[in-house]
Amino acid sequence: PFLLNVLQHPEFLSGVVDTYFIDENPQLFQFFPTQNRAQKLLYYLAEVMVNGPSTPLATKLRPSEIIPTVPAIPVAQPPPEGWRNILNKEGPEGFAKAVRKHKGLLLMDTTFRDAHQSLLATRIRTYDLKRISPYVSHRFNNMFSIENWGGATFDVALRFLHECPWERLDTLRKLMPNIPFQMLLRGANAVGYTNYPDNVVYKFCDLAVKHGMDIFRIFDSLNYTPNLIVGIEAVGKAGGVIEAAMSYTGDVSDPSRTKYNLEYYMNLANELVKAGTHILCIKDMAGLLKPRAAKLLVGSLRDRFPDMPIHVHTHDTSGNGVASMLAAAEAGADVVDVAVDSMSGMTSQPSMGAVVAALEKTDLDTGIRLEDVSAYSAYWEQTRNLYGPFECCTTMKSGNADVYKNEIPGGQYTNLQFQAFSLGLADQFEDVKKMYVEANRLLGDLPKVTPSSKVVGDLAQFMVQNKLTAALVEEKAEELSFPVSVIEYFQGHLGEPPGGYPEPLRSKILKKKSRIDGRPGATLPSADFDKLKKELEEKHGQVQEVDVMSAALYPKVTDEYLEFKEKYGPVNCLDTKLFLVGPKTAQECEVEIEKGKTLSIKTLAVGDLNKKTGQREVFFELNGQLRSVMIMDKV
Ligand code: 3PY
Ligand code: ZN
Repeated sequence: PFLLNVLQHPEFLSGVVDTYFIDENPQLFQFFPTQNRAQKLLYYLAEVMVNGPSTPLATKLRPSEIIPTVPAIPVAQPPPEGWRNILNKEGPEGFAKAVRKHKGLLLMDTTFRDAHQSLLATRIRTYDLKRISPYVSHRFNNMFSIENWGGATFDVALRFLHECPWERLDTLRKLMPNIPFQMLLRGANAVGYTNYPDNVVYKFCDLAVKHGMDIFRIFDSLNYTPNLIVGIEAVGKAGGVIEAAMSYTGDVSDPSRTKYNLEYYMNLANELVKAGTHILCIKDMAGLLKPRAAKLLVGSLRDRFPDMPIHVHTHDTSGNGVASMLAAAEAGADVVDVAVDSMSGMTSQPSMGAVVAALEKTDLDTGIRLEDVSAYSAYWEQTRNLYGPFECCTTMKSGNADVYKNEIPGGQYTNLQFQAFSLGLADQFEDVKKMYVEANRLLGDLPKVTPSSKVVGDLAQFMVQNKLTAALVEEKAEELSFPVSVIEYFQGHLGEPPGGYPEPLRSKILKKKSRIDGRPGATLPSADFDKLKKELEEKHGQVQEVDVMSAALYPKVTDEYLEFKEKYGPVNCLDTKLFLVGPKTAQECEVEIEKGKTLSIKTLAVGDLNKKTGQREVFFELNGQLRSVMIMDKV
């Protein structure tokens, strides 16, 4: 039955009621959303038209006008079987055995995750991933995996794209049932920037597997094995494929670099194998693994662990990426990471087409057809142009082999350059890069990857801004107010760095501040999911289990995401240009809000500013009917 609330009940509105009436009619205070999805979307579009983009745009490049063309696939045919069918049949152990037995080189495609994390500030939306997914499923069925989740995608989806990362996973899973999905898990930091209680990591992995994730690349930013083991056990318990990673830094091919030498990685690999990993990964997040080093490291691991699949990840920052991946493959790697040509190179992964072509008709042939790669690349070339506002190439024109000196990881390299340029301080980037080296040395020479890379980057920027040399930092450490990330690192919030903390710097910075010994998660109180759910429901009405998980990881961001969704509706259904910069006046657009339900929207006009109320009325035609919304002009 339809119950009436205070604004609708005739008796209440007549005013002749006493307080008993309210007690007896609790429905009076239940407000159902009065606006439907279409109206909410009009409100969103009007808001963007009046007040500008809801997601801050980083560059002056506008989204291109061209709607990317999706290459054709055979209609009404299911995609051919792929590695996921083997995984489903054989389980993780059998899958690992089949990978070792496979003759050619296997590829992981990073286009859906790391490539755009490195080149486009992680801004690619599900809308554009979804369109090309059936093609990927049909044409790249022999791909080892598609990396499409984790890393920064979780946070950015909620925070900037106003879409649910779990929905992305569900959507892609339906469209690509045959290829394993792979994600990047930051060990005890899950998909965040800080250590979480163990029960959060366990539940996260469990839900991820339930929503279709297959292979988990697990790393720790300090290669701290107790943290890595939490991830390994959580993924194992959830039934996922465990791919434990060694974050690679230094140069194993340079005998003068003794901290992160071959012995260091062989010992670490041994621990990961002992801990039960199904696959061993070398995670070269900055692109420091030179071809010669790849040959040495992969070759040594191959000899020592003959049954263990080896998967190599790199970034092409120096320009040596393809050469290194070919060297790794020749030395016995089973899988290497590539991004489709138009989303490859520079701080992204090396080019898929280049690796495919280089190995065609050799023993390592990838089995992937170059013409399929080219069609896929054409889609991404056009799609990339929709994301002009986040395009790193506005400042980055080429790779730079100075990465071998500064060791800045791919995503951070783009960010730091961008920050410096947007402040109008192009020269400052050179200073930050130099100071990054000094900061790393001061902190004890760390593997630099999220979140340890942020500690190093924050200290480097702090030193540049305050004109501090390394010697001055050491001398004045007791008086300086260091960035929070630096203090927390020294307190032990990330775990223990290889070789321990540098002294006396740590004691000077911490003074009497508390210290965590050992694994931070071991002393964090467990998250109370029931309580969290209740709190969310009090604010937002009914929520899903995945929303509770998102809130456990990112409380504020999730809260804002849910609020945004209530206010503006399913903005994930808007095409990317509409979503980012809104429509032009007199533009007609079609928005599919669910299968078979399409809205036809025409923008008519933005009204004059009402000086009294500060509002503007924005007029639309929605499915042929006139609609208008009032928007507060904040500009
Ligand atoms: C991430 O943690 O997001 C990374 O890509 C690390 O390389
Ligand atoms: Zn990477």
